[in-house]
Amino acid sequence: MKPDLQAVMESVRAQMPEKRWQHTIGVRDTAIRLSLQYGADPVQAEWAAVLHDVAKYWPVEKQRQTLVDAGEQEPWLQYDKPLWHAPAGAIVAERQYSVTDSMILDAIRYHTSGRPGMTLLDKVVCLADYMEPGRAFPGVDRIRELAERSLEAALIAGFEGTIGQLIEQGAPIFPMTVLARNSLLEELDAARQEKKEEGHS
Ligand code: DGI
Ligand code: FE
Ligand code: FE
Repeated sequence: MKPDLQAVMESVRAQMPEKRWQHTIGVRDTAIRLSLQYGADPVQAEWAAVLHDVAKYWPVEKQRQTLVDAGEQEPWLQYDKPLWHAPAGAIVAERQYSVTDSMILDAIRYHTSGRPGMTLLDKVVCLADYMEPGRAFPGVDRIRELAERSLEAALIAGFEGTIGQLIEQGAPIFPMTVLARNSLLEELDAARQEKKEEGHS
């Protein structure tokens, strides 16, 4: 049966404090807006946004068990606990909420870490998570400004902020976040190169 968005929203809302639900609504609105701006599918973006933090307030043991039971291949559990809710959310989206679209499931799965070769939908959801209106951290306004011109540049700024914070805390960095940033830098570079060649022809 096709899942019903209204019912899923009620269920997700019941699993988190009101403040986190307001964040989720902010991510949804921002992801829809970015989709219209950059040509992603707003319906996919809405589904991914609504579900992205579904597992955020689960006890960490339940998050861990979800990953273990699903036979997760990626080494999330060897890194910081705040990374776990993202793949756990993708697993529950598929198993409990009957989401079958792998684009949506991947956007949920990689919304925290990013990944190399992020899809347009991955970028929109991850960036919306950084810049939704309720976010207020140093550097968020610059991310919002960059988002008007480039998804990639804005996301790089987001990841650099996160990586910088982790370094300050002396915390390990999930390698996929580093690979995500490298991959976005390459994309920006390729786009610049293309523009330059157009200018010469
Ligand atoms: O769930 P949210 O608070 O809306 O946002 P998120 O899913 O991006 O955040 C999860 C947290 O994970 C964020 O505050 C930083 C932390 N974190 C810990 N290690 C890593 C990491 N984030 C990334 N991208 N990479 C890491 O290695
Ligand atoms: Fe999250
Ligand atoms: Fe979030």
